Amino acid sequence: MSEYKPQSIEKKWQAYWARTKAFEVSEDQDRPKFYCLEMFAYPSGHAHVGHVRNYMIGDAVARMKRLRGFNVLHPFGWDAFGLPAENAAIKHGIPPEVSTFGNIEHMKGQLKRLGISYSWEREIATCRPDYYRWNQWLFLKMLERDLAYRKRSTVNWCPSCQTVLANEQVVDSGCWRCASVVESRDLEQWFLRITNYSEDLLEGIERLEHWPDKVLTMQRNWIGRSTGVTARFPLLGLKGGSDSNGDNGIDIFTTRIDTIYGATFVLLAPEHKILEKFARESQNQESFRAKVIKLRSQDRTARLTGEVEKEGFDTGYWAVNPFTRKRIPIWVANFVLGEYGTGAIMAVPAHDQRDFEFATKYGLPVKTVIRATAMKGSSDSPSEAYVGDGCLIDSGDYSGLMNNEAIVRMAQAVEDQGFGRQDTKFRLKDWGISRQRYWGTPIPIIHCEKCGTVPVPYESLPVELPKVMDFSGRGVSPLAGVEEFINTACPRCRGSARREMDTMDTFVDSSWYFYRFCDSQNSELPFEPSKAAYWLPVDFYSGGVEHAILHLIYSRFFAHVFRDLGMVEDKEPFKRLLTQGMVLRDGNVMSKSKGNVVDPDEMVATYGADTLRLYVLFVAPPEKEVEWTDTGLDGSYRFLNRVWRLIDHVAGLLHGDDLTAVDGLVLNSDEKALRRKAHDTIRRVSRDLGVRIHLNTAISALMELMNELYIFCERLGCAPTTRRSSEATLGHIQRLESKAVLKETLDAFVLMLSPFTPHMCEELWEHLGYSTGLSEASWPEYDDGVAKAEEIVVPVQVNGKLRARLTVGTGLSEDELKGLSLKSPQIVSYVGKKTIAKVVVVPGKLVNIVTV
Ligand code: ANZ
Ligand code: ZN
Repeated sequence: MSEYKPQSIEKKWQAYWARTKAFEVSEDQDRPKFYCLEMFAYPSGHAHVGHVRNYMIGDAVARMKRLRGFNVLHPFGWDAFGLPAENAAIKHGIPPEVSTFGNIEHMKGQLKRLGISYSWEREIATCRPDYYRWNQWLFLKMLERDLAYRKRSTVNWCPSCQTVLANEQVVDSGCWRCASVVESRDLEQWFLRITNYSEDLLEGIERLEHWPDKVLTMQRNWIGRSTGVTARFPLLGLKGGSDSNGDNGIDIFTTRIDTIYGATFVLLAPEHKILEKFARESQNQESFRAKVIKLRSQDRTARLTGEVEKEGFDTGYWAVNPFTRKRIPIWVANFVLGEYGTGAIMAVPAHDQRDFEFATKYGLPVKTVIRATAMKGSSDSPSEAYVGDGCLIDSGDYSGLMNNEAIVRMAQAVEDQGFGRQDTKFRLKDWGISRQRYWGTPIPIIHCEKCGTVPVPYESLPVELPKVMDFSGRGVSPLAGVEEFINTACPRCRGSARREMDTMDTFVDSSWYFYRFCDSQNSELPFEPSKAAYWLPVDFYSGGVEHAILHLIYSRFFAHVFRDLGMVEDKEPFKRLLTQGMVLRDGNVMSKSKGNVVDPDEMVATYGADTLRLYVLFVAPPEKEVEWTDTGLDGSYRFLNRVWRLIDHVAGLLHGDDLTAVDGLVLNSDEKALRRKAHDTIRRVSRDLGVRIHLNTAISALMELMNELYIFCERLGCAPTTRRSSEATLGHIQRLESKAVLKETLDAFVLMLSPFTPHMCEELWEHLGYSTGLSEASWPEYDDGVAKAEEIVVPVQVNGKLRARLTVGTGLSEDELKGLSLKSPQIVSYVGKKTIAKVVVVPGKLVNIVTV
């Protein structure tokens, strides 16, 4: 009998997989394909157990699908651009490419030591020019289609570092490095017109049947479709009268036109364009502008979520409520957002809580126009907004109508009277991709004084990131200081020109990498359409729920663009999505900043990769959190040792006979019971892995089967247990039928366990007499007839100790079970002359005999 030595077994099989290119695939029209993908990794340095859980989940799925005959694409790569590498360069002077490639090497080693079955030939690193040139290519294609454009937009600016800050670099409204209060600056920036697809992206959600509901809801809210009315409130008091550009009124967007009689003031977002005009005309331009800037520079997310204290000021201008014909003041408020709707609202404090708080704070009038049918008495001084349905009051001809009917009629009236229209608005905004950073894809644009904004010609791609850098972290953009990069010739007039110095948001890189994996070496195109057509959609995609919105919306957007370019057929790239749960330790999410990480390499060194994989996949369903316990691995390690001892030993007893024809044999009841258990387990595991991806219940089914195998072998006297069987009785198995059933069961067991613990299973597969490796094997089939439990095994205890196992028909009554137990020879010998106090029977499960 040999000992289980995970370290040497694991090295052996990892080398074998690499040598035989076991996981490299190509398109094969004769086989069903399966594209299994885990979100690629940011090369942060060292992967911890929290990171690698996801790869283990994907690997179990990929390996299972391979056994089931699918042509499985399971690639991996590196989301290698990004801020942390650049911050490290600023802080420690290590160039981003040095730290990034170092991290990639290390993490790749970690994944290989875990035995994740990736097709490494397709590996991608987004920071390589052969990848990011296709970002540039796609950008140019989008530019041609007017899907990319430039406009002025606000960025965070640190006045002391003299640099633009990413949103993640703003901590509590201060700079991450020096804590100076962050200011806003307007810069020309590039945008991708994702809003062209708002409706499509929303509609597509309906077809994503195999995505978690919570993700779909988040996406729906992010796209945020609202139907309402855009109405114009004429402007009073603007000097110079009306001009034809629409400045003679303020457009507001409302979903509650039924409340318009209660609109007692107008609120503008601090970003609203008309404010510049107001400022110019104001007595004190400086102070007017200062007030606007103050509101604008408040923390954007707090403004978005409305968490910030409501604040604003009176512009001194007046508008006319088009329904009441009364003049109402125009104010600016921080909670009105420039980028949503029209950037202006009619405030109805009686029926909108935010407006109510604002009116209360500044003493603006509150006028009730909707009354709940049940509500009685005066509503002159409400203590909060009434936001429910009800009956219109004080609303001219509409008084007395129910508000849901009034909404329809008043929207129509707005259109009929020509001061507005029914309108649909989306929360989704165009995607600003300009980043004033170094470690990203250069935007392929040249600015020429004569020719303006000129795209870099396709044949000049890639625009490579220059190597030499001064990482002082100062300036509008780190590339601005690299003269030999910035200074170039205009592709049109050949005159001297300057390159765009911004780089792309790294979300661009991750929005299409799953296509690149289909054809990652292509130097003519981002990918060959026929290859993407074969592999896409991704059949199983797993990753963190933190990507539920941005990454998954951007990827869906890019899929639409590639479809418009005629390069892909499907608009939806991901068929099934799993958001894996976090790994916790001491109640906290495992993370470097919390200092509670576990390095998988340490676990591999102590227990082996298989034990770690089994533990992580067994303790919880993939989408649930896992609480890491340092002793948790011991249990998995013991189980694998048990598996090893039994199969390693029994396999040796099975050689020499032809054991393939189990079906024709006449089995005794023990053999029948084991075979039934085996087939039932195949049925359960196939279902748990195939349909529901319930990895943990599949593993527990396999653990049960292992118990049955031990019991069976103990009865045959061939179990490798040290206590009860002497070396002599371990020697051989008499009945050919027993051997045949054992062989069938062990084969199935090893195959089914192999997605979880592939190294050990490859080794045991070899012990079972197969020389071709698991990649040549296929998933076991079950026979429904055999799997049906006509008979069950009921344990019988005497005083709580297991003394016998009865194989009985299903559906026996309590009395029948009791009778059979008391008659069974083993039990008779245990009970002997003792008096029986009582017999507890749990039908179908257990009998316990208590003696005095
Ligand atoms: C008047 C009103 C009365 C409103 C009432 C609500 C309740 P959703 O559903 O999210 O689209 N709004 C419009 N544009 C805004 C902006 N740029 N910033 C902040 N708020 C804005 O919400 C639409 C409602 O949000 C609109 O309807 C408007 O307030 C506000 F009893 O108009 B409502
Ligand atoms: Zn030019």
